[in-house]
Amino acid sequence: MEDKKFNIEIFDIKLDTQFIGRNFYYYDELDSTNSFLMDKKFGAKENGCVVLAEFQTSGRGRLERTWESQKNLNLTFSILFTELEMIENSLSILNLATSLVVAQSIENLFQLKTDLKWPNDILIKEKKVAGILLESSSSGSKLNKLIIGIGLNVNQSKFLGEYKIPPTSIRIESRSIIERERVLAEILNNHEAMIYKLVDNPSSMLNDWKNKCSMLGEKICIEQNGKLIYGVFEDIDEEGYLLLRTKKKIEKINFGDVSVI
Ligand code: BT5
Repeated sequence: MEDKKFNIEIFDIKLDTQFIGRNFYYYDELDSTNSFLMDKKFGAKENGCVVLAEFQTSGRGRLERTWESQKNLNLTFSILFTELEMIENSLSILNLATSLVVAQSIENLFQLKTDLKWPNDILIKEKKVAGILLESSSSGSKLNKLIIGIGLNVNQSKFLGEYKIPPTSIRIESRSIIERERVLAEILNNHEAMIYKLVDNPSSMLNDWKNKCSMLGEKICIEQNGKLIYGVFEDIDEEGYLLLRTKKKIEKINFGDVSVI
């Protein structure tokens, strides 16, 4: 049965972290796991706590877009960071690091080749299997929490509706029903390891990320709020910006939707 409820005990046995996922909140339904952790009224403040919802009524993407995911089939979850000293030097590349972790976890478990699309989409055969939404809240200039939301299509076998990039799932690509508990544990285990690694060696993560990005070096178009910018995808800098070579100069791009032309 591909739509059976998430089994917390199975997940717990496979979780091998010190802090990420050690406090685990499971809900049948939420508006959005990111909004839930962002909500000031909510008591969960433990660094590394994870909230998973079987269904989101208002799952969100970037720029007010929506994230659609069928109940009990996929993984829609968020990780909260409240002790920010550890990650403060790598905040700008945490979205890239997270997309790399999700991609590597899929490859390790299922031997499926993944491709990364800047800033944080994970693709398999040019179809989107996962997306990431990073959000933070601050008081004054002080950041007090960071939330990493991940939507990963696991066992969904059909996607209705219109999508700019066609969606896919691990199930579609591997032609088998997937144990979600194993996938979540793998992602969280690898995510924690990545956080420790980033402190000492951010450039190794960036190199791994670039090696998985087939758009690098290609002629691309970036859409920013309806404006189109054309150029060559030259590089990713150490802060995670996309460096675009246009006719006049190298532009640093901090957001937008990239497509190959
Ligand atoms: C993202 O935004 O890809 C970030 C998605 C993050 C979702 C997670 S789920 C847990 C947490 N709680 C939340 O409320 N959100 C996070 P973006 O790059 O803006 O892409 C959004 C676009 O992806 C939409 O406009 C659709 O075209 C497409 N899309 C929506 N659902 C999809 C799905 N299940 N699979 C593939 N594409 C999808």
